[in-house]
Amino acid sequence: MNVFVLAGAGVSAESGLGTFRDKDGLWSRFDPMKLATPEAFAHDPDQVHAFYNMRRQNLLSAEPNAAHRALARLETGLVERGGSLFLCTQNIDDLHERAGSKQVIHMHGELLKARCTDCGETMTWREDLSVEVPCPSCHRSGGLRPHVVWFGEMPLEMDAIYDALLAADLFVAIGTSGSVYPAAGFVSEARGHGIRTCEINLEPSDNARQFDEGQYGPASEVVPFWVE
Ligand code: BV8
Repeated sequence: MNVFVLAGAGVSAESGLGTFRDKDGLWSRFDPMKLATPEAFAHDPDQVHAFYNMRRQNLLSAEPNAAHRALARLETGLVERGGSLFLCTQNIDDLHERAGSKQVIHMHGELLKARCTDCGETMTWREDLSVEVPCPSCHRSGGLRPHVVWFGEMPLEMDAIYDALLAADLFVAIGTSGSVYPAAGFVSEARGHGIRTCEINLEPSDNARQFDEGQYGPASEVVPFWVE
């Protein structure tokens, strides 16, 4: 059995990393157009760096929760039975890896990586970033930006993602509101190819009717229950 999981902020919510569009989510306090676009970075890089520096510090003190650990067990179990888990996350945290998942696709990038604005090289980065920090290996004096995908930028690994999606027997969206494309379109893509679809979320999302089934409640409870 080949399972495709699309993870969203709800998976990491109980690890203390806020979601985006809930009542007290990040985008209720911060304007995404002023913080998560290439235009915002060009206009006010200090403000964008401060936002991601804050989130990087939060991430460094966060721990994986039972949902991350259950998905790591699911991967091991499927592989042992000759199947696979394609874990595609919109989250930029590293909590799946820390919980033991071996293969994770970060379609919106990774907070603990920086990318050279000139040569494009990516590197592990755990410190604060600022406009004063140069890319250590760039001979053309490039600066550094968070290695995240902002609105208007192309998400990463799209070819591999669509290949895996169409090869799946089951598509499961976990902890995502389904409001950001292209990820929000995966469920209809899967359904169009006759793939069974399931939503796991705190409550039915606006897209709930697109799924064949839904299981609702906190990810730390519902995901382990679904995996076992
Ligand atoms: C692109 C950066 C071209 C990193 C993020 C009009 C119509 C259609 C599309 C567009 C449009 N205008 C613009 C677009 C395109 C745009 C888009 O979709 N905009 C939307 C808002 C309309 N998309 C893009 O620009 C993307 N690029 O399209 O490129 C392209 C692509 C492919 C092919 C051809 C061309 C780039 C999008 C990347 C945006 N980057 N952030 C960062 O700072 O983190 S977006 C942001 O939202 C997050 O990064 C996150 O990854 C993403 C998704 O959010 P969710 O994870 O779903 O979080 P949310 O808060 O919304 O929901 C949480 C859910 O969890 C809720 O349902 C809640 O109930 C649940 N929950 C809460 N607690 C729990 C829980 N569930 C379980 N347990 C709990 N405890």
